[in-house]
Amino acid sequence: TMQPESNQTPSPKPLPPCPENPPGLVGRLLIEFSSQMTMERVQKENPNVTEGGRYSPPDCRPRWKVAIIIPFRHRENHLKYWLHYLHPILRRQKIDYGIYIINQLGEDTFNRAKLLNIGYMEAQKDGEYDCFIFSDVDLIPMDDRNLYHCYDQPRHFAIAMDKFGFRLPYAGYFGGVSGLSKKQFLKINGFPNEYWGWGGEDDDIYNRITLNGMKVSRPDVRIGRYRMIKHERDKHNEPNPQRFNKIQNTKHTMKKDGISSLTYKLLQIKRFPLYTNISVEIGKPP
Ligand code: BGN
Repeated sequence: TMQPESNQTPSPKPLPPCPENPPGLVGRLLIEFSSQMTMERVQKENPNVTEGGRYSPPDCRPRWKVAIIIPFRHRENHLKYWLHYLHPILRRQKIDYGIYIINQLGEDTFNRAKLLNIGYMEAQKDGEYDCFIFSDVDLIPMDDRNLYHCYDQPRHFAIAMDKFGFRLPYAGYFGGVSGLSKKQFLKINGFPNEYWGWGGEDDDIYNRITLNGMKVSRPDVRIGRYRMIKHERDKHNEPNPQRFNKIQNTKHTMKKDGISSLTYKLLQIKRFPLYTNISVEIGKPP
């Protein structure tokens, strides 16, 4: 039957849920880092991304709102490639997302997991995110069927990196790119704040997940492939000699060290066309 005409503003047409397998995916991708990349080029390639690096599919309603969090210091060149490759992938995947770069100010020892906790807190203030994907800036997925949303269990995405011969380096590896729903993240009290320098923080997160009765979910090894942008070892991110000891103690430290104990100084939030840059002071190792 015909609906009566109304003079009121029509309410927006309710969108259908996004498909589980988005039809625009292309599968295996060619990823290379030899061409010169500029931010201007990447901006032109991505006119539909809105200020601060936000996007939501125009034609369907996604199940998740995803904050993508990247710990960062002095990797501007990597960021250009990351944005160049990831924005189009995420768009084809029909993800509703925002990109958050968490920039550690100063030259004290780097602390990846603490920056990830800060990303969770700051993204929280910015939108109604219910899914958090934590990605290193130098890791590019080689297959767009590796869907950047959350799952029934904490997700490990970067399972087949080129530098490890496209295999897991060990069964409990949880590094590189991972994703937790808000509920999963809070269940493990977020991530440890006390891993200063390189190594072990991802193993601590893995321990938190299993100690809290969850297990890690992973894509097929043919799909979870990644290229890492080659780089020199960073300054002020030396291997942490305490890491061997610390990962033995997750069971005793996780309840007090985590999102519940996080402190930091927020210095600046800048909205760029393709990402939000959040600069923070996080202190230094005791
Ligand atoms: C592991 C590191 C991880 C790192 C992977 C891959 C440690 C803890 C003591 C064994 N863990 O050995 O943090 O992601 O290698 O490089 O060093």
